[in-house]
Amino acid sequence: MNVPAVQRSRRAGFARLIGWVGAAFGFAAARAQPATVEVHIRDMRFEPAELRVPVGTTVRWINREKRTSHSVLFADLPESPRFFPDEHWERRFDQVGAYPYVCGPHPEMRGRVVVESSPG
Ligand SMILES: [Cu+2]
Repeated sequence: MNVPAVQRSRRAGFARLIGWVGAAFGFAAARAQPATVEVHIRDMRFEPAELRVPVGTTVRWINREKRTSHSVLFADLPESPRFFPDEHWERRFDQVGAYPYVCGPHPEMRGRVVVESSPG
């Protein structure tokens, strides 16, 4: 392929520009779409029992039991619905703080979400 040098460098420049735009979009998407973090419920326990997450994170509790249903109960919200094996419930955390919780039907099951200010 005999492509003139000028054309070649233009192509390279365009490719570089696309790369930059893509990176910028990827970065923006990563910033605009905070992570979802999972807590698995099995053997009558929240795993992990304590989570540290940045502001804006959604926590998803997933029931991994064989047959037991659970709920998630925070002091500042009504109790979640009971959810059965392979079902889940989510809460998004928009305020810094410590959020202890229990399972409604099994109050000996305890967990805690610590929400920290996001870096930058
Ligand atoms: Cu439970």
